[in-house]
Amino acid sequence: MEILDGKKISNQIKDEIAAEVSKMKTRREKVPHLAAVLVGDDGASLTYVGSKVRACERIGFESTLVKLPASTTEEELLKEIEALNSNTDIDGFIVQLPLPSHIDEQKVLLAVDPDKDVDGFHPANFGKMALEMESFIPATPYGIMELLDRYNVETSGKHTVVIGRSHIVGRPISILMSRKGNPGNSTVTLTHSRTQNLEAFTKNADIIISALGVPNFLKAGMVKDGVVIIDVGITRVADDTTKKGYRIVGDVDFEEVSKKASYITPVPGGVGPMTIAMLLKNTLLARTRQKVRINK
Ligand code: L34
Repeated sequence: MEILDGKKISNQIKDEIAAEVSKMKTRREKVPHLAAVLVGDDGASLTYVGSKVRACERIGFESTLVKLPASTTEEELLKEIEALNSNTDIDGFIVQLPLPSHIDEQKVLLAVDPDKDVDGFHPANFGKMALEMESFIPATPYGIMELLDRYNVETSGKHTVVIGRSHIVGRPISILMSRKGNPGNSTVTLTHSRTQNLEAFTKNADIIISALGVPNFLKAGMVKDGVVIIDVGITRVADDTTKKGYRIVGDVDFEEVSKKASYITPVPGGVGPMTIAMLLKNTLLARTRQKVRINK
């Protein structure tokens, strides 16, 4: 069994990007600038956005955090997005999800300029991704593809079972794994809450990508020997013995399942850190494209 070490690989990627930024600075070019919009004070969102901003600082990007109260109206948020769209100093930005329930998420995602949409959530980017055109790939699925690539995990012709059809993980990763290319070329089954007899699928899977959000859901009896496990679950479970008062638990019963797996991602330290690294990669890409477009 080999651990797919997202912490280690994400640090490598960040070092690679930092080297690029260094070169940009030597050439006196503008460095990439990422903005993140955070509405409300959800604890997990604060942690994730905080990590994103810190990562920017570490690798030499500029960053802007737009922190808005939970009471922000949809109209106010759309105005902020318009300001970021037209701010030529900002190369890319994200609106951290989930949003408060009084705000229409679809409207918000549609308002983001697709050229600055480093989350890859705008339908223009999502559609391009499905059609194998160049686009921004959503950071979490992109991070999974990058992990599989850097560990040379064979995906071609393999049966990949995805658990969960969310717009930010399950749906896009099912598309990416079935696309032509490497990683890719997989035979994909997308399972979800209405799937009957899930075990019949997971037991037949060469690769399982679980993005469900139910702690320790996937047990050893549900998988075959040699399976590749990608655990995207990150649920906070109350734990008085830790400093923060909680610990993070994945969808996979790591203790049991790791004994049967050929490769497995840990939680924490697996897909989470990769998400942040790939967001930075997309921001670098946004900067490069911007430069080509307006030749500045
Ligand atoms: N717009 N919303 C937008 N873009 C995204 O790409 C996200 N996501 C998801 C939630 N909402 C979003 C993230 O950034 C999930 N996500 C994310 C980012 C980072 C980590 C986990 C999820 C992460 O760093 N996880 C660490 C543990 C962090 C902790 O202590 O809580 C890990 O090792 O898994």
